Amino acid sequence: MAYWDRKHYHDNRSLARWSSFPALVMGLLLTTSLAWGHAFPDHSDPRVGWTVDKSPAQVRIWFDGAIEPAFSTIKVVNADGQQVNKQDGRVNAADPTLLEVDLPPLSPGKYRVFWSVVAIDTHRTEGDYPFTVAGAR
Ligand SMILES: [Cu+2]
Repeated sequence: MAYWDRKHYHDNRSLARWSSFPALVMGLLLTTSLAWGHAFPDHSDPRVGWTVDKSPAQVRIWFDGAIEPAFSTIKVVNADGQQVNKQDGRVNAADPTLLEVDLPPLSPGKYRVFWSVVAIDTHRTEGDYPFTVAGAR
């Protein structure tokens, strides 16, 4: 089953750092950093693709490493693509691997969570995932 729909790229800050190095050295460094860089999601609440009975008060995503609060974002949109969270998301003050955003009461329907984070090594990863709020009809 498809788990996280995610991707990763090196942003300008991390590329600029190595731009004066010979290509071979740069390649070696990037290869090395790929082995331990990047923060990827580990698990979330609501879980990926799940249908929940009640509107969740928050969406929370736990990553496999610490992320930078200043460069990490999360938002939730409805089936029409409209953002439903009223305030910006944040990195949890007590847990630097947890990205979270508060939600108002959600109507039954499909929602999608978009996240973008920068790990402490400046590598950015981003992606999105769906969840559904079940409704009494
Ligand atoms: Cu990277």
